[in-house]
Amino acid sequence: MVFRKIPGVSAPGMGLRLSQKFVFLLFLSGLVTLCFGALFFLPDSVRLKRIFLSKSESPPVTVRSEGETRDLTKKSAGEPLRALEAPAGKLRVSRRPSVTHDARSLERSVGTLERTQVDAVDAARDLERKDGRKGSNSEMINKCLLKPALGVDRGKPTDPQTVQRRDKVREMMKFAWDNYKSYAWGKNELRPLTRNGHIGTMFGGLRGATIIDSLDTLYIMGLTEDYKEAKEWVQNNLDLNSNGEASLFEVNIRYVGGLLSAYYLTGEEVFKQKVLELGEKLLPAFGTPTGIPRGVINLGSSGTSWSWGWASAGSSILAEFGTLHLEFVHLSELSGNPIYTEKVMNIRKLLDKIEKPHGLYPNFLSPVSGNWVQHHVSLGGLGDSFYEYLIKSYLMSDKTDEEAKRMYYSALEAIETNLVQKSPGGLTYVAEWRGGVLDHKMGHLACFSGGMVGIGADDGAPEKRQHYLDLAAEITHTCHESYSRSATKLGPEAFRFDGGAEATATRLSDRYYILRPEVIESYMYMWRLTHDPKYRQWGWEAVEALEKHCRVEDGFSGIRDVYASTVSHDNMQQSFFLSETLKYLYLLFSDDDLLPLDDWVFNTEAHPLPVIRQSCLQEHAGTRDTQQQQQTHPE
Ligand code: DMJ
Repeated sequence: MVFRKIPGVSAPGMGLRLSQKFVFLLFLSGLVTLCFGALFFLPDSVRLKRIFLSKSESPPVTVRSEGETRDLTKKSAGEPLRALEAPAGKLRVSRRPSVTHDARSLERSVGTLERTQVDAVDAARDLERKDGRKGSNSEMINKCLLKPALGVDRGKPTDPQTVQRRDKVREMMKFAWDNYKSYAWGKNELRPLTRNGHIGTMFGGLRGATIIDSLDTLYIMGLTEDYKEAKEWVQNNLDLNSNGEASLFEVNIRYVGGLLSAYYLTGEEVFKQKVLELGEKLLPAFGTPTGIPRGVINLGSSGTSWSWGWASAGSSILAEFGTLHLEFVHLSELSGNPIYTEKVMNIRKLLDKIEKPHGLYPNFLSPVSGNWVQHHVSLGGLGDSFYEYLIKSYLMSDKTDEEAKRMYYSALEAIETNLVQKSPGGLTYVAEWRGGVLDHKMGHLACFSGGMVGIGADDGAPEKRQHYLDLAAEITHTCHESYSRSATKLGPEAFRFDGGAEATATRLSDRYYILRPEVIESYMYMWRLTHDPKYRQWGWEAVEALEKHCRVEDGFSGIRDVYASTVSHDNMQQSFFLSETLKYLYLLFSDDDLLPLDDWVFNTEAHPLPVIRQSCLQEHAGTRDTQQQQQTHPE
């Protein structure tokens, strides 16, 4: 723009009068404001806009009061327990967003998120370059552990009987793995009766769930050749460019968790590369008005997400969006990019702030309004691992995450007050709660809580520590009873404490066992915490029952009725059998120095993640920086 001489005004110093200068300045500032304002109307892709406008982080959290909730409370009948529990083929994924009324704001959030993602990834790479982080995370983290991950002699026990039992578990792993390799290599699970592979719909086109879930188990068991084959498959065949619809929860706990733990245990860069690539693909899931992700996400570039068709009124599931914390904190740690931690902290903040009925966390929450959708509370399916991740977040933070600690102990208090019951026969169980009415049932999934209460006992209020340990032992005992009261000595999917039942299933539909780990998981923790030999004995009973009823010619299979002495197999070797059930059994028969609990926290799929000792890491980073400086500028 050319400035012309204003008529009647002499040139030197523009020779303007004060009032004219004022008008001129006013005009100038108006012009600048106008130009800046116009930036907001440019499309998001215009670079100028990204340069001038500061990035907005996650969409704002809107927490409305209960009264403001829309009528989203019509419960869908007979919802499956959770994604995993829906038998293959029966899982209905609604292809339309279940909530449409806020579509525009959702679109805006996704747009913001995509921009944030691109910028944040660039920023992380810069950071990595600057502080030379690349390739060194596993070494650094390992330096800050108190003990070697695999112990002195890979946790080999001293007494011959335990050695024998542990060897048996290792043989079971080898058998399960070899059959998967022979008949289902590269597929998600093995179908042992029909000798073929299963792909299913849970992982959105990702393959090799059994391989990813088995990496760390093979490694800690010293099945070196098998581990190497698994690693090569990851290197050459794990294709993350899938465009399918996946369960965010399942991909996170199995793929992200499995790759993270393989990386930390082995230091192999390929696992880090893959997990960071996968982590980026999960970020668009958080582009909802509240930042609470929906259950189903598209892993392709669209990054769109849906709620499960069966979840109440487009809601998200507590056990799904509440089971991301451990993995996402590690994604930030590995990438140097805070965005992952920010996403899960946003979830945490919302849950902390929202009003809770009797201090309890219901299982369904609207990702749009941030309100509970119905008041069903459970420590089993739909709720379970949310509580587990609170205490484990605290432990994984080297006991610095005070918020997680506070939330865990107050949730536990509410659970004890409202859900924990004693049966007429003296068994302690955790009932479910439906709007104030108790359902006297406990799911197999809820049996993880023996272990959870156990590992949290020591950090509770001093006067409660023994009480928590006793409670953990009582719950574990009840879960063992659910096994020992069946014909197969394996436990049903759910057992009841009403109508005369005591830890037994009363409905036909609750009688199956799909190789789940939760009861054995609690034995393992209780063994480590108490060294009471009964836990090893109970674990051995489970091994015998698995061998007798679930081992078939070509693998292991779930069974349809734990009360029938002649079993019928479901033809599915679940990947969590290799990841969790066999790993926990192996740890149960190993010395405590194999993956010691003060250094490692197991994610909900039993993938060990190291405790992050921030101050130690910073010290090491400081030492390394000084060394680097000395190398670049020698005196
Ligand atoms: C596993 O995938 C995880 O433990 C999850 O938290 C719950 N269910 C299965 C095993 O039962």
